[in-house]
Amino acid sequence: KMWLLLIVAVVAVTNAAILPKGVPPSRASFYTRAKEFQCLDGSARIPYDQINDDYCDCPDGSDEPGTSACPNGHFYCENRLHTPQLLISSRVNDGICDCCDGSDEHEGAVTCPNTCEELGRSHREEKARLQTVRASGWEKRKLMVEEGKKMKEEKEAGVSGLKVEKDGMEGEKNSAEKEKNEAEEKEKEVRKIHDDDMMNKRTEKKRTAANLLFNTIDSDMDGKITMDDLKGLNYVEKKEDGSVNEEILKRFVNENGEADIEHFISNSFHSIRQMRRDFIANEKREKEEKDNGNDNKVEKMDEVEEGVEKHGNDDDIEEDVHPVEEVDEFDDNVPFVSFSDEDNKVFDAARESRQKYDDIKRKMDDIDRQILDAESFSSLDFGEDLAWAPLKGKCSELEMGEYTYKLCPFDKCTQKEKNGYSETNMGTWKGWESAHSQMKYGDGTTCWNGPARSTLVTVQCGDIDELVEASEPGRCEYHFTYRTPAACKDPSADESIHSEL
Ligand code: MAN
Repeated sequence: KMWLLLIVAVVAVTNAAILPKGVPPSRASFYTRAKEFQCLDGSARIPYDQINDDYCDCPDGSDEPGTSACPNGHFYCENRLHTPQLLISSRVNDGICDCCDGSDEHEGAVTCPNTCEELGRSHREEKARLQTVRASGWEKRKLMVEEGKKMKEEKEAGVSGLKVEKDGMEGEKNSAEKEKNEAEEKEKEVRKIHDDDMMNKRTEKKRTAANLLFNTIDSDMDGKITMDDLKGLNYVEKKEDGSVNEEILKRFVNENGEADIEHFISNSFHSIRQMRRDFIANEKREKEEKDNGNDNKVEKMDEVEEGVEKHGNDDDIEEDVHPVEEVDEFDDNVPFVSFSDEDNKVFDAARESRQKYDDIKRKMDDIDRQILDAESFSSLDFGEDLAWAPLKGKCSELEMGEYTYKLCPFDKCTQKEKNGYSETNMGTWKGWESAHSQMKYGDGTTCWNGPARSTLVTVQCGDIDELVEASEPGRCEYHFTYRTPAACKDPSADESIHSEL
């Protein structure tokens, strides 16, 4: 056996020694020493010793793997103890060390130390660390699968239970609604009766006040006010020269120049009453000013104003205008009439039935929300084994620069200024950009003069759920790197890890 191994090793070394510089082992069979070499694209044949003669013969660059003669050639460095590399041939002998084994600078313009062992070691250490993370992530992922399954079962069982519960409430809701409608109907009736009552009282009050004022104007008591009656009033508005303004007075009578009580109520009462009030107020003010002189005028103004309200207390004025208390006290407000105990009982009943109905409605809406939530759960792609399901509602944050970024898988991404309060929506769940390795979030808050914010999330295997990187490669187009056990693969089945190690 030992002999066999030795022979294999010797053959390998001999082969490597005769292989032209820069040829990767995978292409060794095309470069076996012969009379001629055929370009790998089959376009030409050249003598074997023209390989690596620093003159480009093959259009695909395959005759110059070890020089920089062909622009599209490639140089292979073995980098023993580290990872082999394929360089673009312009990097060969350009004075810069590219391969850690220094083989790309073989013309001696620079001397490149071999750093492969050292680099290889840290590379292997990093690989080993990653392998540990992956192994523990994979174990955690198994738990997530279990949890996902449980969540699904619970949601499904929950939905049927919730539907039964909601159906059971339907009848209760209908009767509560009927009760509420009836109680509200009664409430409306009571309010209407009450409002009508108040309006009637007001109309009555107005009629009484109007009648009284009417009688003070209707000098011959024949039930009709004439233009002469109006002209005789000392409080009607006068022109600048002190004469009666007939144009104004004409508005208060009909085309025959008279007004009965109905005409008076509808057309004149308010205006005439106002003229009367203005006149009384004016008289009062003038009298007060005369009595008190000018020095303390301002102070007395308040009392004057108050005095206006206390109608008819002044003898002088009493002589000028007929004091009619009901007229002066009449205002346009609707007098408030308090509700009876019976009325209040109707209102209480309406309030209670409304409350009862609202409570049932709220409960049913809440059930609807839960059903919707459960149904949306089953519509999301959590992977065939549901490993991603436990991540829904589990947000991860990352502080970076002036922002705190947050990812809530299957829901949304947000950004918040460190000292700010409001969150900017960086996109809501749009689905997998690439199944189980890249998530897409979109239709976030619109950027000023730009697109709606969106975020692409690259997921990597990790032994905990964490947001590890956030960037904004385009304005309002973000990128996250997120690690979670859900993204881990079975290490024993992962070929690439094995071959790399
Ligand atoms: C905010 C942030 C940034 C974004 C600008 C665009 O400052 O959302 O990420 O680039 O708005 O105006």
